[in-house]
Order: sequence, then C-alpha cells, then structure tokens
Amino acid sequence: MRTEATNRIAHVFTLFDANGNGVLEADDFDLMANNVIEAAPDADKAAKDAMRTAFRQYWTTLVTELDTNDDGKISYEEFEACVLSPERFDSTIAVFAEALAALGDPDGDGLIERPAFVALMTAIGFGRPNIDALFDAFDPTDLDRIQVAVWVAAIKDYYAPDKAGIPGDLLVPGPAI
Ligand SMILES: [Ca+2]
Ligand SMILES: [Ca+2]
Repeated sequence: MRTEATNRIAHVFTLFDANGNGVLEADDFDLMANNVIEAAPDADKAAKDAMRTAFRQYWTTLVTELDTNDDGKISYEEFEACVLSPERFDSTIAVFAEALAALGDPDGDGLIERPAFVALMTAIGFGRPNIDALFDAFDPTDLDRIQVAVWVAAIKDYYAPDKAGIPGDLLVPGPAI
C-alpha cells in the first residue's frame, strides 16, 4: 500500500467520525448525511434521498466487511483494512461518489460550480485550502466549473491503495499544500 493511500484513508476516517468519539458507527453516517444534504439546498428530494441511502450503504458495507471484533463499531485498525481489499468496496464507493456529485449538480448539466463543491466538501469536513486546491486540480472551465464525471473518478481514486500523486492527495492536510 502506498503511504499516500494510507494518509488519505487516515484523513477520511477522522472526518467520518463525525461525532468525534474515535470510532465509526451508524450515528456518524446519519450525522454526516444530514450535514451533507443541508449543504445542497438546491438539490431535489430524489438526490437527497439517494445521498442518505448511499451513506447508509457505506456504513452497512463497513460494518459487514470490517468489524473484525464484532462490536458494531469500526476502529481505525479495522478501517485500514478497507484499502487492502478494495474490490469489496468498489460498488459502495461508486454509489457514494455518484450520489455526492449529483448533489453538486442540481440542474443536471454535468458541471459543478465552485461554491456548490466547496459547500459539500466543507460539510464532509475537508479544509478550505485543500478543497480549493482539489477543485483547481480538476481543471475548471472559464466559468469556474468542473465536470461531474471528473469528480466521481477522483472519489474512486481516493480509495485506491496503489495510487499516489493524484488530486485526492491534495485533500490531506500537510506540507503538500
Ligand atoms: Ca464516531
Ligand atoms: Ca469493531
């Protein structure tokens, strides 16, 4: 596994622990779903429902695949194993990525404006400089928009154990920024 992949996973673990108690549990994903949906006021109900379902599926997959000690919570040590067998998470990550990107594109034109992107990523908990660096790495148009498909692909790459030097690395706080 690449160090960069470990750093990405470690960062997302801290963000997904939305209630800050050091482990992931169902509550964290409900909390995160609410925060993210609130950050996309222009999205329609179907898109919001899809996001909520995607967060639930994400949690269900984690607890099914990774809860080694069977306590209904995912510790960081348990979570780390998700990058060791990415094929077990591909479909869940794909559903999550599509739902998140769809929230950022309420008019369905396949493009996401920077303020919508910033609002969603801030709701997840990423830092503003990191969010802007990522958006810039997606090669925005003259009107400061990025393609939905580019973002979806980047979310999938974020979890890939063998990838380094990718835009997603810009989300990890540290000297790279
Ligand atoms: Ca927690
Ligand atoms: Ca556990």
